[in-house]
Amino acid sequence: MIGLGANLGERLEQLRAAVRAMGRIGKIERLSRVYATEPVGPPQPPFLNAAALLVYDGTPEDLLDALLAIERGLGRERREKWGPRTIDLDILWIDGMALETERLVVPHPQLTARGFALRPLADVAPAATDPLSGNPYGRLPAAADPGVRPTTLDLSGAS
Ligand code: A4P
Ligand code: MG
Repeated sequence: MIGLGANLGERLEQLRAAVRAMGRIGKIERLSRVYATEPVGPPQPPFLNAAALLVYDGTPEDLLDALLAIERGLGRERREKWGPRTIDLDILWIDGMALETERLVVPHPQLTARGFALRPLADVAPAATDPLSGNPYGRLPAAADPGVRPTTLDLSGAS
């Protein structure tokens, strides 16, 4: 499950471009709604967030590299941690898998605290559970964050 976020420039178009690019590295099985979300972290413009269920035929580290390449291709520049970005692609969750390497932690370490990730994830995989505890993500308090609002925007026109 890939989490998408953008809060600079043409946000919806960037999410759509990322979806198109992910369709070239794997198969996108489902897309969430697009959410308008209040920024978490330093003061910055509001985000659009979404999630995509991607079937990818490779290792998680290969997937991370492919996502970083897509971010670069879409003009992402890394500056401050948690700062504004044209596109952010995070590996939120991989069904049944938990791993921790120097470069990659899955499920995403902040997932359970972040409504802007949990709500889109629940659209795409309502029954998703934490691979270690078995707890369903949809019932976490952060999934009810009032700063995360569904929009009528959609990611299609994407493929
Ligand atoms: N990395 C480790 N685990 C993962 C993973 N599961 N998925 C490493 C992706 N990357 C992972 O990421 C830094 C490094 O994390 C990667 O190179 C990889 O080796 P980054 O995207 O360059 O750093 P960042 O995004 O600036 O920092 P961080 O801590 O990843 O921030 P987040 O978690 O991406 O959060 N508010 C709203 N409303 N919506 C948002 O989308 N996003 C952020 C950024 C802050 N506030 C937000 C939102
Ligand atoms: Mg990131």
